Amino acid sequence: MEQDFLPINGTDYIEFYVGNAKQSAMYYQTAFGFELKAYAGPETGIKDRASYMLQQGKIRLVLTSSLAPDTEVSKHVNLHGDGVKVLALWVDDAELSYNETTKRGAKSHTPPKTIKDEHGEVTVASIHTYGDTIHTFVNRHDYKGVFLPGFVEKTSELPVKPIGLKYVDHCVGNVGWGEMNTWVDFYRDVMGFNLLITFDDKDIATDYTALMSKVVSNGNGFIKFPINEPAEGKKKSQIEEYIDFYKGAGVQHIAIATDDIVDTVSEMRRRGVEFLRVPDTYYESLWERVGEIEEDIEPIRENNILVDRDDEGYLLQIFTKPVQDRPTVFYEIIQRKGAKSFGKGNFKALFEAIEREQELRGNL
Ligand code: TYF
Ligand code: FE
Repeated sequence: MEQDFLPINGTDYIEFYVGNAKQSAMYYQTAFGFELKAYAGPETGIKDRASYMLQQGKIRLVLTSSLAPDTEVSKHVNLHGDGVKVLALWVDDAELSYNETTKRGAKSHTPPKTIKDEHGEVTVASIHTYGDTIHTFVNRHDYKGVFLPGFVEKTSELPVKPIGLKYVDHCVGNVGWGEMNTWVDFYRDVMGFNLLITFDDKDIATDYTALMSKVVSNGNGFIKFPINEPAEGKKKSQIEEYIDFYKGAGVQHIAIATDDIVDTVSEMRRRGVEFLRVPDTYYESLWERVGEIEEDIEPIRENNILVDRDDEGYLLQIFTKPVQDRPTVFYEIIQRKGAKSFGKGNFKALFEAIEREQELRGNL
């Protein structure tokens, strides 16, 4: 096999541009159990924005809001609402990553720069992907500080109890009509990713939701990016609803892995996080479809967790409702028991649950 020209160690961080980072940071601490670790803003010499970095397991979330109108951040929030701006990738050589990808056609966002403080140095460089989303390559090999130069250590004021969120399993992008293959080609040709799975509109058979999806992943498989596009159906595709409200392509969902989904989800429920519900009839045929699993089935049913099986094992998954007022970004919580797939056996029940929400919003 050809040498991987873009070795990636994992997800470095995910940055949201939001209307009120201070309050979003509280939500992710109280409801999702992330711990506040670092801060950048006026007190640290950054005048036009405030950023909070929160962490749980290997996951770093950055929440940024603008302190002025007409900034890059406020324009992004005005257009898209709260949403993901940066999917940052942890690499050993950010400059090489930038050079190799721009050479293959990536559009530059920010050329490589090395930033320093008393804890060492970090090199970052960014390229554009779908919509207004960017990938930032981060080399933090020579850095001992809490996050990035410019950030100071800041800890949670409130007692935070983590809920077992471990790492980012995959991040899904929604793109416009007919654009899926363009972005799959981008990840293959420009980023050196491989096509892992294809779902066509026949795999995704509800009365209404029509979408197509292809999953690309990097050489070591640590990064998985499914790309969805709307397809023609009886009524408005859930992907089209997203695009209408996000005003373009963007990150649809972030799937986070846990080792104990019942514990993680019941804790999130206690803290007020809302999940999509499948009807109780889902569980009537479930055990026949997936066979024996190690977990007690009663708490799975009580928490409305979905189960699917493939050749290699099974997986447990559940989806939150959108986490902002626009029907855009949501989360998936996933526990893998050998399965490397994406829960195709759940698509029908899941998409019907999404359609019920779409209908309540008047967008079906
Ligand atoms: O990431 C996936 O492919 C699964 C299934 O709108 C999925 O989580 C696909 C599309 C969608 C919601 C979930
Ligand atoms: Fe997913």
